[in-house]
Parts: sequence; structure tokens; C-alpha cells
Amino acid sequence: MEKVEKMNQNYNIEEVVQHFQFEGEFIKGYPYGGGHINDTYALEYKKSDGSMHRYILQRVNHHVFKNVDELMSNIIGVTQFLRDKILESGGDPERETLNLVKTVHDQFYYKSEAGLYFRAYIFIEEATTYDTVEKPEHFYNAGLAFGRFQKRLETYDAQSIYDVIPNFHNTKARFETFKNSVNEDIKNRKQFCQKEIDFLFEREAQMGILVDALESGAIPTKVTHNDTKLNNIMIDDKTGEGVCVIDLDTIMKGSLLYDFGDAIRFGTNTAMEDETNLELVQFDLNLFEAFVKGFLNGIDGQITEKEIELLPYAGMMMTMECGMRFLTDYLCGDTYFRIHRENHNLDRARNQLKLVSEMEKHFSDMQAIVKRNLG
Ligand code: ADP
Ligand code: GN1
Ligand code: MG
Repeated sequence: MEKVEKMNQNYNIEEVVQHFQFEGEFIKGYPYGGGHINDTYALEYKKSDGSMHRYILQRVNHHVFKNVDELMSNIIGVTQFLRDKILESGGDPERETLNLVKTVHDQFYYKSEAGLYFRAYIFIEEATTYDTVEKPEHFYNAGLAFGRFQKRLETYDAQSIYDVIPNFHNTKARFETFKNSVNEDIKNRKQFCQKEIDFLFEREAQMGILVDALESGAIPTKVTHNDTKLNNIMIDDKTGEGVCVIDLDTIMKGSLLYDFGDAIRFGTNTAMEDETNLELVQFDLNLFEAFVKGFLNGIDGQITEKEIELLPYAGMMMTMECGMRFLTDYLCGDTYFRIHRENHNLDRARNQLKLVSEMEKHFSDMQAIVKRNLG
């Protein structure tokens, strides 16, 4: 069998793995997960006693994350902090947070001669990431885990965090970028998405709902994950619990509404993020309620009145923003999100905007759900 099932043309995994302190004999590596930005591989190793174990290896996309040193500094700081918190509460830090594996030169990442960046993690076994909610209790448990993650980081020094992608969830700034991409229309694709463009322009006045509240100080600035989709949490295969929050690249200062909202965007969609049959894209209110319950339990009171008032807007805003980002990338020629087919970003954008319109229909239901779960 080939040692690396799908070799990336720009680098050789068999060579890259030699730079890390992995235990045992390298057996094989294969592409893993469905992320849109980095390249992820699972690596299989055989220990001297014959047992097998795995690692995760990732090539960090340095076009998206322009300062990898700062990005890694955020991850090192946060994972070490979480490790201590997990130990304090009697948990298992090798399973409940990410653990970086160092390079042979005792560094937390390896930069190849070609200027590519790689890092590795201990593989969390007997846990799965899901692309859609298969059981409502998983989504409750995801809410609990993302809420706890937020609460655990409450005392983390926010000033030590680098802003690795400035204005990441600044929806107003995203709208400006979108507007420019429409005006420039460099790929001559505007003609294929006028309906979607109009949809976003009609909602221009809403773009500041979260970011204005944050900038005016009406809601607190916190350390947030910023990419809380369901496939960024490992669900324990036995207990169904959210065992570990992963994909920590976008940890930055922000609002807990970003984390709540992005999880709602992804998890309450009855279809996959890129489903093209828009009839299948519906907003599942029961899943919304499951997540609200879990998240509120997880943050355990660390939420203000104003944040509570904005919870029903958060999912809608994060979905609108994500749809707008996909549409911008489509207009710019698909340079940011990895695509697997023609018009993939347009499909994703249409899907997200359909979900926004479903959320709008259910806005007062969302408000009622938040109200009745405040207990
Ligand atoms: P991306 O930024 O590309 O989304 P992720 O860090 O989310 O990358 O990793 C992609 C996938 O790899 C995840 O959805 C998960 O299935 C898997 N994965 C990542 N880290 C681990 C880990 N430490 N243990 C097990 N699986 C992991
Ligand atoms: C990207 O890397 P991944 O697939 O976890 C993106 C998120 C989007 C998401 C949409 C750094 O996340 O912001 O919400 O795609 N990450 C970055 O699925 O832009
Ligand atoms: Mg991910």
C-alpha cells in the first residue's frame, strides 16, 4: 500500500513527518476532515509493542493566516491555560483539549524550506466530528461544551491574544468588502447572482447589529473561538458528550454571540452547508432550543442582559455574514475557501441566504425559546 494515499503536489508528507517527535514507525498518512482552509492529515504510527496510534498533521494556510507565529502563540497559550483548568477539575487534558506535538527541534511548528507551515496534534480517538446533527442531544452537548469553553476562558488574558485575522466577524467590514467585489466584478460573475446580491443589499442596515453593540461597549469583549461549527467539536462515541473543542486557529477577541451564532448557523440547518436543493435547507427550531439550553448551562450565568437580548439575532447575523463571504469569494474567483466543484461558493452562498430567510420567519419563535430557557 502507498504510504501516503493522496500526496499533495507541493510537499511530501513522508518527509514532513520526520520533523516531528512522533512515537513509533510511520505507517501511512491520509487526508482527513472537510475543512475549507487548512490541509489536514491523519497519520498512523506503529509503536514498538506493535500497537497502532494516530496523530493529526496540518498544513496551516499562510495565505489566510498571514502571521503563523502569532496564530501558534494564541493556540499554545490557550491550550496550556485550558490544560491547567481541566486538571483542576479532574479531567483528562490529553482528551479535553488539543495537545500539540513538538518538532525534533522542540518547536511547536515546522516551517519547510519552501515556506510551508506544519503542526501536529495528538489524535483524539473514540470521538467523532459531525457535519450535520444526527442526534439532538449531540447538539445540546455541543452547546454545553462551547459554553464551557467560553466560561473557562473568562479569566484568560485577552490582551495576550493576537488578532490573527483583523475584523474577522466585523459584519459591516465584510459588507464593504462584498460591495467592492460586486462593483469590481473581476470575474464577470455578477450576472449569475443578482438575486443574492439584492438580498444582501436589502439587509445592509442590519450588518452592524452585533459589531456596533461590541464597539460601543453595550456587550463585553471576550476571548472567543469564532469558528464554532459542529465539525469543530469532537463528540465522544460512547457518551455523546462534546469532549473537545478543536480548530483553534481563529481564537481572538470578540463576542460570545459570534460563537453562539456560528454554531446555530451550522447546526440548525437541516441540510449540509453546500446543499443545492434549497427546499432541504430549513431552520430546525428544536435544534435551536437544544443548543440554547446547552450553551446557557455551559456559560453558567456569564452572560449579560444585552447579550441575551441579542441571542436570536446572532445566528441570523453569522449566517448572513457567512453567506456574504461565500458570495464575495465566488465574485472574486474562489481564492479563499477551498472548492470541490464549479460554482461551489455560489451554492454555499445560496444555501446560507436561504437559511437566513428561514430564520427571519422564525424570529419571534427564537425570542420565545430564549425567554423560556432563562429559568
Ligand atoms: P480545518 O481548519 O481545516 O477545519 P480542523 O482543525 O477542524 O481543520 O480539522 C479538520 C478535521 O480533522 C476535524 O473536523 C476533525 O474531524 C479532525 N481533527 C482535527 N483535530 C483532531 C484531533 N486532535 N483528533 C482527532 N481528529 C481531529
Ligand atoms: C472556514 O476552516 P473551516 O472550514 O473550519 C472559515 C470559517 C467559516 C467556515 C464555513 C479561517 O472554516 O470562518 O465559517 O469555513 N474559516 C476561516 O464553513 O475563514
Ligand atoms: Mg474545522
